Amino acid sequence: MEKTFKRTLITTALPYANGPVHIGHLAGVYVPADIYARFLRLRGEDVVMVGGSDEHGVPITLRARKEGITPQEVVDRYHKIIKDSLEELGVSFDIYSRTTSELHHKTASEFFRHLYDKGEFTVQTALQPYDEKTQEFLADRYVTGTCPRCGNENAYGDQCEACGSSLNVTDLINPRSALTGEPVKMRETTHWYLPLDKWEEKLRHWILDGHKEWKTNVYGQCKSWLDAGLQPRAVSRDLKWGVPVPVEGAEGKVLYVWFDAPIGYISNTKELLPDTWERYWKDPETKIINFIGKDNIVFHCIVFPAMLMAYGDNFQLPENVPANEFLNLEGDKISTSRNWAVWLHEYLKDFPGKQDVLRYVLTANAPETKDNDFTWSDFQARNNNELVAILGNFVNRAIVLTHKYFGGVVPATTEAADVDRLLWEEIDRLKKAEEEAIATFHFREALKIAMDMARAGNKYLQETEPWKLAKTDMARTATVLNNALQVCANLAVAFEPFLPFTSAKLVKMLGGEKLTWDMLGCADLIPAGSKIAEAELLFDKIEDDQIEAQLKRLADTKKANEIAAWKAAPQAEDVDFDTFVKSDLRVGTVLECEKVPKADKLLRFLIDDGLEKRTIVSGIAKYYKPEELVGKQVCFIANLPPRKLKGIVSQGMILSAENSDGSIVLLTPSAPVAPGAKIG
Ligand code: B3M
Ligand code: ZN
Repeated sequence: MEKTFKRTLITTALPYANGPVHIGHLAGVYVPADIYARFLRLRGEDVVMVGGSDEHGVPITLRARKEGITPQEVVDRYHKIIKDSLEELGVSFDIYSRTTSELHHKTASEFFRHLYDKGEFTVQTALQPYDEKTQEFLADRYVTGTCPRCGNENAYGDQCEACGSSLNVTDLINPRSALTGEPVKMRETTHWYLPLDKWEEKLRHWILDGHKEWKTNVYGQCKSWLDAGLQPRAVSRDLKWGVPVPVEGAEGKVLYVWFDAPIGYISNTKELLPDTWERYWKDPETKIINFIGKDNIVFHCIVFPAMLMAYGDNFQLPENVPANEFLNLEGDKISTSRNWAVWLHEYLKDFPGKQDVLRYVLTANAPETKDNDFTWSDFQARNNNELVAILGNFVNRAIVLTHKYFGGVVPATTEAADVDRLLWEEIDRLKKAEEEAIATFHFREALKIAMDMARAGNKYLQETEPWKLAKTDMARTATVLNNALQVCANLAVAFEPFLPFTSAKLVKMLGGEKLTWDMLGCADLIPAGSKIAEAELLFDKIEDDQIEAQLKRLADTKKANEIAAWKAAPQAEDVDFDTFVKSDLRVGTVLECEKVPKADKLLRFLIDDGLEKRTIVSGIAKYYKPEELVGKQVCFIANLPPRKLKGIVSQGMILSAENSDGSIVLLTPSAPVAPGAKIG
């Protein structure tokens, strides 16, 4: 039997306050969460939606250092931008708070202390890189040095981007602090670990047996984590910025940001409902739904639930975690650091009053089951061909015709004809379908259904032709326009979760009041004899120049990134010709290509080099499927000394080009050449 609940707690991933929010955050988390919350409220349910900024973590401290300001100043700036812009978009949080609040620090600190006192942590000591100049431990990413595999002098403590090897800080030759350039020393440090392995069986049972209905992307990720076996995870860090570890002798240590951030959901609920918050967390009749992006699945489905289980005290686990995939922008991954994004606060400035257009496009194209692409031309087309041409057009016709034939007074119906009955049957069917789609987190589908309701309205006007009827049969014209206006009122309900501004405008024009979901399907929402306002366009066409301005901005960003990439890797010193020609560059044909086991970045090539078969290992597995490369020609350096990568002897290096976003493209001759052909 399906579970029933008394109330719903909706949580939304807490965005890092080290930048504004962009369309990827919106499509992944805030727009779907808001649709769901608004829908439940329309149904009169008890629902609370909480959110807030995630204000701890290393990236915030780095940004502060780079700009020469304090971390608090960084988060104050972005918290405000994020909060204001989400509010302006109509995301209807009951509370939007922040993890630097006193209440959050207290809540997170007590949470840790409770687990500590219960003996839920283990303690481990390990060597960590330390910068003696700034007297602090460094995260792996903030240590650079020479790659032991390929000699790249700017490899990171966790990875060499030149050859793709994953590294440990201790592998680097001459490790330096990325903060000061000083050599780093390894120092012993102690941390608290949450033994996830202890909760593995319970998690397995809860998710794999108990939540087969979860989205396949979410369920699949959980399954592969669980199947791989869970390890203890450190929940503290050596850092100054964060919630101090509330244990004696833990000076200079804070809670790991991923430990305190999900507790933010609890703090936010507490802040909103100081007296009743426990009802939303500890009563099995509360349905908790976590809206997140796919990169946060493990923290919400494994780590945070394990924290809650360890805490005990009846804390409830989420009923569903409808995580979305990623939204790309014009074919490229959205990136805060490369400024490749449509920023919400900028959109709101560039397209004033068009909140619903963005909400519409992001929902119609939401990355619910796979990554999707946002393009400005699709944005324009959906506005012009769907919002303007279908929804706006129907409402406008119904209202204009009512003014034309009945002076803006809602006419009374007489007898219903078949076409009228069919219209209402269709609306009833669509209502049920929309309801089902929203309740099961299929928001794209639900939006399409709402639009089908507007399509049904247009079709009805097309079939009944009130502009012709008015010449001969005013009674019938009255019935038709009454029906059309009632459909408009229905649309205000059907679209409210998606397009709240439009819905409010529509309600105002029709002279209605508070909407409820029950109204949907009713043919008597606006009483005959009531007066409606003059027609006001719900949507305007978006012109080409507006789209071109956005595309130009993106092109400028691309150019700026290319220049920045040159600056980051300035032209190398001159090399004399005789030295250069010593490099033996050749073309070869790929005979075999396969992934190197246990190395997610590496491919092993077997190449026909014109003389014999040679093996080369290359770090491009993220960008190419091995089977695509068989038969292709590649360029390689033939006279490098052989070196071992993951136990395989690599006899040369395949040439590729790297984009500023780190993506890699293989170099290949523009027409087939004989294997072994020299390049020069
Ligand atoms: N701030 C990561 C992110 O923005 C993180 C989410 C926290 S949710 C508790 O992707
Ligand atoms: Zn390397």
